[in-house]
Amino acid sequence: MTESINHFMRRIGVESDLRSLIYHICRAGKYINFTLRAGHTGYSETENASGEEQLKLDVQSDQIIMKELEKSELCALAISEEQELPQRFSAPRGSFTVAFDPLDGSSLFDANLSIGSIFGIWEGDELVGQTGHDMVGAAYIVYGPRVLLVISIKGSGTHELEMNDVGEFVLTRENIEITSTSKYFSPGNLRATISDEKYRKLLNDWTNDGRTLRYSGGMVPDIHHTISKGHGIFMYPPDEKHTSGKLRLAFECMPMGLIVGEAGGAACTHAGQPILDMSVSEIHQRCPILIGSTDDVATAVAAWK
Ligand code: P6P
Repeated sequence: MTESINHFMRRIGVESDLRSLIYHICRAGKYINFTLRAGHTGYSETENASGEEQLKLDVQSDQIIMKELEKSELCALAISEEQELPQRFSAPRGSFTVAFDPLDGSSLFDANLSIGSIFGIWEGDELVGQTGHDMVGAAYIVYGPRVLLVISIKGSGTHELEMNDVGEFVLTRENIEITSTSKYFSPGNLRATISDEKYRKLLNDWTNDGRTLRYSGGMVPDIHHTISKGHGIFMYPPDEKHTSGKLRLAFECMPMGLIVGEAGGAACTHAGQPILDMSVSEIHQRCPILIGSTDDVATAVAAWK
């Protein structure tokens, strides 16, 4: 007997407002998945807040999520990687802030590679000043051969659900655990090894130790590899061009930090600062990230000392 997401969230004690908000996030995932399979590729001749060209799919996914968050009447503040400014909604039923990357790695989709949506959820109607520890929940949806939702509720673990053939998510894995070390590594931003000899040495050492490379160029599937296998480390350190790294703190690193942390993993900058200890000072700010098996993250931090 498969268990629906709503039944599962009731069983683990998720309060009704948050359950309802997550239900709307799941509906957005269903509609995004339908849009992806409809084949709307190509560029939209617009740019996002970071000056990156937007695909039609980026704009459509952003619109789908914004619409569901507004319809929930629970989201007071919605902040998208694809929009410069936050959107404020009337939220008579409750008050949450949702920061999201609607379609991370979207440029990989026309190569038929997996991509994903990432969500961080806070209480209240402000994001600036909030820390990663202030999140009440986080989730990602990976659109691949299977469409999977991985969700963490603060203090209640990390769980995986699969979208069935009618677009509903049903539980597949409960209380996922990440072991302390791995035989895999997922090194992003390899261009940094040109000038960063510490990164270069770490990757050489791990390669010489016989580690297996697992890297697709999409943060969501690459971190899902760690979640799926129960061990691994994803890295995106800074370089001379991206001095704060490339990935965004609020939309990508904090939500992934909660998800991996609730599974017993770790997430920090290459300098060793825990991602969840950080607070948001600017909604589009970026940060370097090392995330995954605790001992591997510690080894990577030590390599940069
Ligand atoms: P690079 C995708 O564009 C993304 O935001 C993440 O999903 C991914 O981990 C990273 O950028 C890849 O960056 O510099 O290798 O293209």
